[in-house]
Amino acid sequence: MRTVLITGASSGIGAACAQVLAGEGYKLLLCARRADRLEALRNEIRTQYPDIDIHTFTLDVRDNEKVKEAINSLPSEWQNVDVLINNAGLSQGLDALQDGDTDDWDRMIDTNVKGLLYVSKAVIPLLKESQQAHIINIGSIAGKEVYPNGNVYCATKHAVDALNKAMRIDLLPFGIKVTAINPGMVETEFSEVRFKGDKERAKNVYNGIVPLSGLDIAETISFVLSRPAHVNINDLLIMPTAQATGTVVVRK
Ligand code: NDP
Ligand code: 8X3
Repeated sequence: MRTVLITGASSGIGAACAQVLAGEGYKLLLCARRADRLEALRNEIRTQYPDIDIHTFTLDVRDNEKVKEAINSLPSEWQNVDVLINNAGLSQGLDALQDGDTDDWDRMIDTNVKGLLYVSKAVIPLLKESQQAHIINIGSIAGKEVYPNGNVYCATKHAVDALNKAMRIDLLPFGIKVTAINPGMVETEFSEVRFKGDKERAKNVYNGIVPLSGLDIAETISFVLSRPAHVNINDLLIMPTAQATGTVVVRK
């Protein structure tokens, strides 16, 4: 069975991927910054699937030295990585560019772009050894269009879109599949993080619509991963039915 490494597995889409892929028998390598959340997820998955192999480790994807160290020091039985899900990411603030906080910009660029690059660079040598290697990059509708006040977050996800295309080309000789999954609104901790703990404001984002869930994205990724060897899904845009573009939403 394949081994999947999921970044940002402590919450939302990453945690849902861990749960869905556990159900399919994948071996799980799960990382994020919050050890307690990873531990809770591991216990939850183990309760449901007692035989599952899970290895968790804390990692801040922004720290290149720590990323290299974490991947290089994986226990030998965990070094056969087949699938990498580059999911760790965040938005910080929703302000006009001229009013933006440069620390917010740094956090988004360092996590969503540089973090994805650091992890990919460290894991690609392991993927090259796999016969079923696949990288899934979690982009966004924000990587396909720009919406008011989205500026730097949109720029980071446009970068993910470009890097996904670049990986597809550069990793082609190694037979490594590369797929971008670009969701619209998914109800996770994303908006709470964007609005820095303002739960009320975060909840309002999803008022009057049925947003996507982490499970919707995880099941889509499971489908993408289950395609035969000769099929690669390059790029997938997945939206709530009530959301046509980044900003065109019908609320009831
Ligand atoms: P959550 O906030 O629920 O999850 C984000 C995950 O990323 C957490 O597990 C968090 O873990 C991890 N993370 C954040 N920063 C770091 C870091 N520096 N190092 C390691 N892990 C980190 O949000 P989502 O599940 O929604 O977000 C997952 C991905 O999906 C992101 O890339 C996001 O941009 C993208 N996305 C989300 C959409 C949405 O509407 N929710 C839509 C489109 C894309 P921890 O804090 O423990 O480190
Ligand atoms: C997250 C979705 O619409 O807030 O990437 O940009 S959105």
